Amino acid sequence: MRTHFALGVTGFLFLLTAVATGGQSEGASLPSVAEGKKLTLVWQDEFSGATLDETKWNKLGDWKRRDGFWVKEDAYLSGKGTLLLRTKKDGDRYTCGAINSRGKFEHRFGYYVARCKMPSEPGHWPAFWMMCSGVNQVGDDGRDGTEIDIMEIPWRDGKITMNLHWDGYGKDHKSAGTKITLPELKEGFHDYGLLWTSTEYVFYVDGREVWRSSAGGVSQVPEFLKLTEEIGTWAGDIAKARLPDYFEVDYVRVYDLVDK
Ligand SMILES: [Ca+2]
Repeated sequence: MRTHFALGVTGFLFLLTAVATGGQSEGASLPSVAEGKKLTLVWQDEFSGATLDETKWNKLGDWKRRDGFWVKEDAYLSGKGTLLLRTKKDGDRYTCGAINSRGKFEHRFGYYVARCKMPSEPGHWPAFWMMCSGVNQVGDDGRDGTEIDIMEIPWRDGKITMNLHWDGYGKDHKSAGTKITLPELKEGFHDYGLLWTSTEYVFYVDGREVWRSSAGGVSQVPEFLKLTEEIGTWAGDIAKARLPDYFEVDYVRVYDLVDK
């Protein structure tokens, strides 16, 4: 009896330790959904293994992007269950990593969540977002496609921004968005989520609602995922950054909202 009791305590302490250390994959905090509905997992990448699963993702590059370059070598797995998007100086140019799921996973509606750890240096910014070619179609508001920025973080003080863009990027461009500050986001991993239904977008941080909008009439078409780093003055002066710097992603998971 005594032996069994001891094992039980050890197991319990192990569990507590696993929860307390956080950061690695057990942190999923799903939002509460309407009565009679539930979220069911339909797609995920835990970024385990040694190399990025290119049946799910495209590495972007090598080409110019804003004030730097997207290069494939800056998007890779850590070998410890995370994706790293690196920002570095390479000779006289700055480079960073980016991936998308275009042509490999495109989906509409449901709950999309990425668990991410932010970089610390200025001059570049991480983002988790969704896109489709219809974003460029003027007319029909955003119903034929909306750029959905689940999070973008050009600041280093815990401030984040969520945005919607539609009807192209020219004179007909329209957008809606918000900014909030959550100082805890400066440290460790946090969940950035979007619940997208046919009538509304609801944005979450660590399972807690931070913004909702139906601006643009809500996209009704499948979109692909993007995890990116970008270099530009929106995030400050890259020349002042101690590089390399890293945007780290523990997982991306996608759930459908279905009847119980
Ligand atoms: Ca449109």
